[in-house]
Amino acid sequence: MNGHRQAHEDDESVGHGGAGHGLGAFGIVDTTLREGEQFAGAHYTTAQKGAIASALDAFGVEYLELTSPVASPRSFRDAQALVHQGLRARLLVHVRCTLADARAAVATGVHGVNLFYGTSQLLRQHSHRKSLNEIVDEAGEVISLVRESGREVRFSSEDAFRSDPAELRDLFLAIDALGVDRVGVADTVGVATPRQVYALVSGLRAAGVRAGIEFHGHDDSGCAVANSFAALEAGARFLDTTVLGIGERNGITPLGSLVARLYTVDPALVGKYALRLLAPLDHLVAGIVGVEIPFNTPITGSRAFTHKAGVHTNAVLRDPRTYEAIDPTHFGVDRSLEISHSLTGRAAVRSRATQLGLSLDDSRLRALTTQIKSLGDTRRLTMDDVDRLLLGDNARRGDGAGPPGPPIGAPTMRGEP
Ligand code: HCA
Ligand code: CU
Repeated sequence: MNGHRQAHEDDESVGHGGAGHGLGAFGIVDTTLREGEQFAGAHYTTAQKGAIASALDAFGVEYLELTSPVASPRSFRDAQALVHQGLRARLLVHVRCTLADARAAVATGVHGVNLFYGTSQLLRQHSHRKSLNEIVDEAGEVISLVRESGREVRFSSEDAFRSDPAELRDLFLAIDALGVDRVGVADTVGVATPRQVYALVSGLRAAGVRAGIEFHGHDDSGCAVANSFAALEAGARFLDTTVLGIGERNGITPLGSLVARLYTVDPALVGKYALRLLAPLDHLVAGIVGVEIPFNTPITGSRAFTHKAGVHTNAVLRDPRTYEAIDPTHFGVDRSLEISHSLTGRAAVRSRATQLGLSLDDSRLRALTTQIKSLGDTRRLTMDDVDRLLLGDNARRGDGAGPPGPPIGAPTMRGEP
């Protein structure tokens, strides 16, 4: 049966993670082109959608989720255009669980259809007023329609963590029996904790759900990455992300942060992705939606590999692994050392002197470091201040400065901004 059970654990499309950490194979469902389009700053043109899709595809995510084709006429045409873009990633459209929406989804030519249904009391009361039995009946027809078209089908419960756990389990078992490829649990308002996610996902597995489990987590309380990871530990096979985490409100699990989370467990877990394309991807989307990449973003934030205190810079100059769990060179980004401040250290000052082509003996270095620290206590210093001190010192001593500029492979040295 075409499309059915694409999500099984032996499926090539989800790749394999390596050994030792107990984590199974997983695939990323990136929804920058759906959840991300619901971000306040996003107004994608057709060309921008194509560019984002290409960049995500080159990075290597397994699935791209697209906005519902019934949302607007262009959403329909853009989904069709993306189908013809010849990407490796499989394309999914996200639609309400109705026959009309499913027909439109199939008509776009995408590989799969992501259905969702509100299952919490609040959504059932204010959104659709259906009982869980009615939901299963309706979903049955829609799922058959999609399966008969040969597409993959996923059914996801919106607001799963404010839904009754026993009801949710019964719902998923009933949906699973209908033969879906994946079932999704969505933490729609970002309230779940990692333990709750672990309990729900492992509970569904223990109850006998056979379809691949997908997790979609919002970041309202800052747990989206931890929750996605907990889902994976519990046996989920698919994790939803967006570039930079963009989405409704403050968004969902950021792709780069999830990659960082997995990499620190075992770099082999993310060996299937083109890691050096992460930074260009983040920059592309940041530009399109008109935001800066936050300074504290894992891997691609401007300070993600900036070391400051003397104890840190000293050790990092000897071996960066002392204060870096992630090797920035794997991601094609630079590390930098801040040396122009009162917390600076002698090793960092020596390293800068070397970059400037100077060779200073230990007592001079000690004296200059003390001088930088005292000056730094009185005002904010710049790299130029430090360079002037170092070069001036050298000029006075008549050693002659070599050509400035860092040798290849040296960390960037920065002053305070
Ligand atoms: C929403 C829907 C959703 C759907 C997630 C899913 C959510 O926009 O509210 O289909 O898995 O967070 O519940 O994004
Ligand atoms: Cu969402």
